[in-house]
Amino acid sequence: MTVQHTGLNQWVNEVAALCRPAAIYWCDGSQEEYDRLMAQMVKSGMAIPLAKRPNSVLFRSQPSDVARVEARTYVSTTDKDDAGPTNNWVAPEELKATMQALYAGCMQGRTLYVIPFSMGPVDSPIAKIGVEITDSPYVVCNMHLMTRVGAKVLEKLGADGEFVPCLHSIGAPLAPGEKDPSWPCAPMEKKYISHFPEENLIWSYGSGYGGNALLGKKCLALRIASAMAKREGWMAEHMLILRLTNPAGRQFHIAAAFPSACGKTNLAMLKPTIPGWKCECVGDDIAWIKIGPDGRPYAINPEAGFFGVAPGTSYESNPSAMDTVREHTIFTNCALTDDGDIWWEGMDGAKPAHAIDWQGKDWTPASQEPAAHPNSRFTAPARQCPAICPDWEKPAGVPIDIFVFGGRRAGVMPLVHEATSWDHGVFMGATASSETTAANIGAVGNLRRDPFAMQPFCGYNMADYFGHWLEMGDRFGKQAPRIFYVNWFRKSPEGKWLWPGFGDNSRVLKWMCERVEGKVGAVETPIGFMPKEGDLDLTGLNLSAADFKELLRVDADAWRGEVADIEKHFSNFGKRLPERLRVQLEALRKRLG
Ligand code: SAT
Ligand code: MN
Repeated sequence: MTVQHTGLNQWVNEVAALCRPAAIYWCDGSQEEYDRLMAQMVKSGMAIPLAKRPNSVLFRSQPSDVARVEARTYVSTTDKDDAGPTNNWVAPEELKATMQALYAGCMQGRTLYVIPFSMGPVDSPIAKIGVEITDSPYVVCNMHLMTRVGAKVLEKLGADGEFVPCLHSIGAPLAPGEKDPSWPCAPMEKKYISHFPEENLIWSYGSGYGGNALLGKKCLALRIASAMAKREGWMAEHMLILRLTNPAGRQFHIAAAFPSACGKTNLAMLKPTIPGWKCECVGDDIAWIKIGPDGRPYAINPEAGFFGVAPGTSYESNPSAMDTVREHTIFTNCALTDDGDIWWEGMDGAKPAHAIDWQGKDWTPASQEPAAHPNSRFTAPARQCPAICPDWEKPAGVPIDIFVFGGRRAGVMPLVHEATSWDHGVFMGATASSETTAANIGAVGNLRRDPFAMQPFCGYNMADYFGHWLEMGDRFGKQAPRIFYVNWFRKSPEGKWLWPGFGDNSRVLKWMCERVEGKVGAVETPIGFMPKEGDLDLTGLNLSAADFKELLRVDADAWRGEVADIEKHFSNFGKRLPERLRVQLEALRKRLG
């Protein structure tokens, strides 16, 4: 392949000189290429073909390489304050020197793959181009499914187009004659996921898993893009995008932010349980939003596939996801059944009597450990999703009517409440909280503030990001979307889930849409607007009056505790915290009395 872009050629040559691969290969994004690389990985034993699912394979990673590694993730800016209190920081020269030493010779015995990719439909004015260099064929195949790869991208790049260089190595050079393990990677203390937002540059080393290695996703589309968006006046958000159509045919577009592994994919593909309402998925993880010619926010999904959490996905929780992964899917760290299918905890039907677990060991229902890793994943093209929106690749994007924030909280947070103003909504986003999950390596179940679900993904000072949201609201003016906060995970004092969730979440979304239309009422509480009795459509739902009351209960005492915790959270941002958010906190404190 001849590539016209001098800057790109030069960068590839420089990286090759440093990493010293055995060969260089330019990816064209074709099906033939995907099949060929996959066949090689099957042959080497890295991938296991699945008899029960056409064109699908299973990979098993190393126990040290099963999720994003936030403790090893860096935002490297000249001034430490520009990375802010939510990011790990090392000065650019120091971090680059450390990583250059690791990169030296790190691709020996391996092929260096060059992957030109587009985040967003290639012809969208909102899209951006990246080029990932990697020594992992697993990454190449995943990038094929998660982004748009190949010749069309190079064509758009031309001789001098802009691209985000994304350098990735698994950090496992191969000596001549050495046998390759089935999941080569570097030990934890050598893993680095580094971002240089001042030069739109990504360097990742040592991990082959998910967001650490598929650099278009969290690294480019969130961390680097959020910094670009701040500079350029748009938004890069950790949000699903869905279209809800009411029985009268009116469409509403909702963008919703939840931390990783809080059911975003399930909500994005929701099957409404209320008659006459239709839901279609535009994206399940990331939204890039620009102001359109009419002044409204328009969103695209920069990705082309889903990298979804497998455990808990079933025909009951998410039938569309189950149908999406029937073929042409990459599974990572799921269990393997004796008849050549994958399995995970929470799948429909009985547990298999015997399986091979995610570490390649025998497993039976009597085993102490789960068969599938809690952060095991499926990678599948979005076009395979039966609930995909016909406009999911519309270059101009879809107009957003509603923003939703949420998290996983056993207590305090009611099922739903609505902001009384844009500033109040930004306050809700800035104070969002959740109990941690397996998507990040670390303790599971601890409460953490996860502002806008961007805590691990904001590529600059989070206080400035809050300011950017306030500024965007000023620009949206009257066209600003309404803002809501939801919690599907509230439990009774006895510890049982109070809300059925999944398809029944459509009842809450319906209330939001009817609020936008001015069709349904609400009561103003100290924390915001909430549905009155009869405002939420509960037809056909088996929910006791007591449970419903508990779901929407605002416990002023507990909320006073929240205020104290929010104050602590805000104090991390010092003087950079926008005054308008302090005003919101004081107003909430006053309303609680
Ligand atoms: O591994 S990823 O960062 O891509 C998945 C997630 O955390 O949502
Ligand atoms: Mn995510």
